[in-house]
Amino acid sequence: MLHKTLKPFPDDFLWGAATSAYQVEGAWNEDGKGPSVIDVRDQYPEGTTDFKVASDHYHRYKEDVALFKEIGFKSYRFSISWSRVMPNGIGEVNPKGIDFYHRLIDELLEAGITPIVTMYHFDLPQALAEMGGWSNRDSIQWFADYAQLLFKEYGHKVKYWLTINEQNMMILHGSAIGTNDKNGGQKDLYQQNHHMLVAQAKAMAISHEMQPENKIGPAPNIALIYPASSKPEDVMAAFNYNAIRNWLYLDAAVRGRYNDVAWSFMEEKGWLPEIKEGDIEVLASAKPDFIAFNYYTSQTVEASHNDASDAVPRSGKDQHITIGERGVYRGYHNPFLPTNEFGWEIDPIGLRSTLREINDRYHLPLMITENGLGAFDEVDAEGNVNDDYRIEYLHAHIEQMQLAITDGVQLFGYTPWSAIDLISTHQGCRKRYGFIYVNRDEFDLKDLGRLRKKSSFWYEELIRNNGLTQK
Ligand code: BGP
Repeated sequence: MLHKTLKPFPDDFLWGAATSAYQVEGAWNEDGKGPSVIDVRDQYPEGTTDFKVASDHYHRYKEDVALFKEIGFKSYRFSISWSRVMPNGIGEVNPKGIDFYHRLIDELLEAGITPIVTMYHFDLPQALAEMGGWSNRDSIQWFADYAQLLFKEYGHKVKYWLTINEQNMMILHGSAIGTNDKNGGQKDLYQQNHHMLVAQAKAMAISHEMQPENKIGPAPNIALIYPASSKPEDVMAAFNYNAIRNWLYLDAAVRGRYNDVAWSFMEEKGWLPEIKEGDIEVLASAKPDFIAFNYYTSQTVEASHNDASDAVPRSGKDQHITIGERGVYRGYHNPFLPTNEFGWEIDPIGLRSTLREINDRYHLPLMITENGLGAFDEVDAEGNVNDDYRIEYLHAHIEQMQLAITDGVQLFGYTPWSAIDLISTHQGCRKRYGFIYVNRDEFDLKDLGRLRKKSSFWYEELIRNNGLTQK
């Protein structure tokens, strides 16, 4: 739909950027922090760093927040490391860990930046993993207790809460992200998923009970699925994957019930989770205040060939590349979309479609909590990082966001990935996303100095204008 006049971004739009604890903080074993599943990983893809120092944000957060302020961020999305505040995930609380996030939040508030906190971003405490992690039904209570601690400590300072980052990617691509190497197969994964859904519902209810003025929502990765063609079988495959990748998670979080097609998929495969008495009521009782979602790319599928080749990824193994399911859908390269250096298709219009679809289904305010371009940025001879490709990527997506707002979508925030360079989930530190460059290499930490990239100056102006200036 073409619009003669575009609606502006709301005055209080939360422009900002995002990070996650284990990818940015470093200080992996300092000040009483317990290990997480990420810290005990003993293998990394060849030539890529571990997460021990990352961007050293734990020690340099003041300098980083000062730069965020300079860019003009209205918000900053970060995650709390569960094992930093509760070294074993349950029981004992680590005062120094608690203190770190108080200091970070205070620094942000003083800088006029609204904190948006993700409660759990891939880094489950290792002590909990040793007790079965999310496969253990007790995980529901572990997360509820952790939620209570976070709200008690920070709930009076933090208004926006995100429960679980990309739960759907942990279930569909956990081994690529490094979160579920020791899982007991697909059935177990859907059991973990069920526990997470119930845990998330409980956390939302606890937040509403403890601090009714605060807002809380889920944070899956949502990407609308296209059919490879108008062939009815391809369209049906797209419905299937939409249900399995997207709506399973949002229907449970928002409508409090399992998506029918996703349920029948799990049933067909023999992967139905065990649901205990009361679980359905807990799911139904949770009412998110908004939906946050991450969007990097759309996905395209064709009809299954109904053989083992359906499950062979078309290019690499990645959380943003579809792995098919025999008899259900098959990944397909969309010939209309360019790809980035890592094989991810770039689809700004797909963001508008995704925003519209989520809005149609759930009628809740929306926030985009990740979106961005990974690239091998370099500092040039003059000492600048001219990441025009990133500006182009972000510009194109923001343009579509404004169109979606004009379509009637209630979008209230945008925190692209990432505020500052950090370690990619599985492709090291040279795959950079930040507005701010961090001077380090995979194995040479250099001085970890900070340098604003060209994109940060562009973003500063955009925030000042509350959107793109019309060409
Ligand atoms: C999302 C994760 C982030 C982030 C991003 C980029 O799936 O929520 O943690 O890392 O993807 O992915 P990558 O680091 O693999 O390039």
